[in-house]
Amino acid sequence: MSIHNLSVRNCGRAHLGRLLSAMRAWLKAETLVCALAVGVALLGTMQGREPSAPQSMAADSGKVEVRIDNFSFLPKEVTVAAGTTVTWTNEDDVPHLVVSADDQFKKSPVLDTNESFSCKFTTAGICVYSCSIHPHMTGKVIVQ
Ligand SMILES: [Cu+2]
Repeated sequence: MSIHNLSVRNCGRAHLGRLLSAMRAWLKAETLVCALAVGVALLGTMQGREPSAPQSMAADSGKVEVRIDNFSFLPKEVTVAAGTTVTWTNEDDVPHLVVSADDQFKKSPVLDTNESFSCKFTTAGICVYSCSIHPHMTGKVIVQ
């Protein structure tokens, strides 16, 4: 065996070794990326299953109820998705109205006990409303 041959063989082996370690590194990176993707997907699933929402947030039902009781709108503030219908029901023993502060919806008729008024909110924005008989009674619909 000549020295020349030996050095060529060593050279070849070294090259193969580099190639293998490069592949191993690549595989490791690939595995890591894969694990990360799975992790993110799992996290997404978990978030999706999270028991949703404080009571004032009922975005995907398409309907939100607001009670009127003891001279108050309950909840005083609701956050809804665009397209949601909000229904106010007077559970008080005196009449009330629901009137938008800046005419974002047609005002309700006078609501006697157990009467309801509904309004569909189609555009994003903040709608402040009150009862025109009792102006201190205010509420807010946040449309997202
Ligand atoms: Cu009122």
